[in-house]
Amino acid sequence: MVTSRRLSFGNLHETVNARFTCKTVLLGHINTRYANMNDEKTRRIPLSSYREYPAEEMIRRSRSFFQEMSGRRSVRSFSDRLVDREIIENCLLTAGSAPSGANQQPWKFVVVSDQDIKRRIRRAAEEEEQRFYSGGASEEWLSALKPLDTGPQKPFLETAPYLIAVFRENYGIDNAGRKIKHYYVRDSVGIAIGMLIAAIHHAGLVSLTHTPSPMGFLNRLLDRPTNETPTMIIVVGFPADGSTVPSIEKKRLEDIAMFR
Ligand code: IYR
Repeated sequence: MVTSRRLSFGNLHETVNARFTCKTVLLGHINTRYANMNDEKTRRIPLSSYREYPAEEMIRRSRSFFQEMSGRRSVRSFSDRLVDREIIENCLLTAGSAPSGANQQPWKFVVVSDQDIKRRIRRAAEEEEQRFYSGGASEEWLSALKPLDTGPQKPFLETAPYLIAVFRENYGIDNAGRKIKHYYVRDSVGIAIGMLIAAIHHAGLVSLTHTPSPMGFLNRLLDRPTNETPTMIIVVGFPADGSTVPSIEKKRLEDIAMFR
């Protein structure tokens, strides 16, 4: 039965059109717009975005997507050439379309193009990296990184037109200031970042997943609250002229997948 009711929780009032069951009434706290959508049974709509292709075309499409994605490389030298902001916005919309635990979408993307903020991020990241490369990291870790030819200098943080700092929301906060539990936060943010990287590549740009550690300085520099933890910086732009990448290989299908 569809009913319209006025619910009142402390100072939060909301008129909802919902299908109430006993269970949802008992559980019926209103958290965020997203949790709210999930508290009551959400309205269902036809899966109109799905399109089935003929079998041969599916094989062609899957092969060609693999070919496109296997051309993606992490790039460490960026051109300062500007990138149209609309491309970044579309890539972020793709990332934001990722599946997430209870549809809580526990991610925040801070897009930095301001030269002064980039400079400050570079300075703070290089301080951490200096510590990492000169004693902070284990010999084992440094030797795993050796083939990638990384080091404490991060000029790309200033050169690239966009830095996207990705934060995970460990918990949400409702209008009354109460904590809302989030589920599968790291997993969800990892999926969104993967989709973001794919979208950037598909658009014709290059990226680098950069992980200064620790990176708490990003909360301070980017003015983010304590329920958000920085996960990664995605550096985005065009490759510098004459860019090179390490000659490394991906594992073979037999080495990464088992069919039973
Ligand atoms: N954060 C350091 C080290 C580093 C770590 C991993 I794991 C990499 O795949 C690459 C680099 C840096 O950015 O140099």
